[in-house]
Amino acid sequence: MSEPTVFTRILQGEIPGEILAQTERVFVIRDIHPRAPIHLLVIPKTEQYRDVVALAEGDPSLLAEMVAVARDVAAEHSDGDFRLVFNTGARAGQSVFHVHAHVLAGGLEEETVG
Ligand code: DGP
Repeated sequence: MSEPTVFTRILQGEIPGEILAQTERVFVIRDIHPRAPIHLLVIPKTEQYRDVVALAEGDPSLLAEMVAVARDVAAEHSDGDFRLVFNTGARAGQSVFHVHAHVLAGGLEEETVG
């Protein structure tokens, strides 16, 4: 068995991290290194999918649930508009191989992607 991921350890209360919202299959925390006024992480409770490609292939309904939770927390914590980012692969900046969506919101109007 490999070690639990940092997100599983937060979910299990082994390391600190406030759970801001959750459903049966998904939970939400603040990113420890915020890169936007609102920067949340939407994470499946299962760590079985390493990235969004594996998740989309393995359980598309769980991916859809993550998007719905992102919508809800963006409305709760900001004005409802948000950017959803899935870093996929180490060379794209992924550091935790337990799929998670970055929800970035608040004052992003001036920024462009790319
Ligand atoms: P990524 O680079 O896409 O794999 O994003 C991983 C994010 O996880 C990164 O932005 C920082 C965040 N992170 C890592 N460790 C912790 C932690 O212990 N607590 C919290 N709240 N966030 C963490």
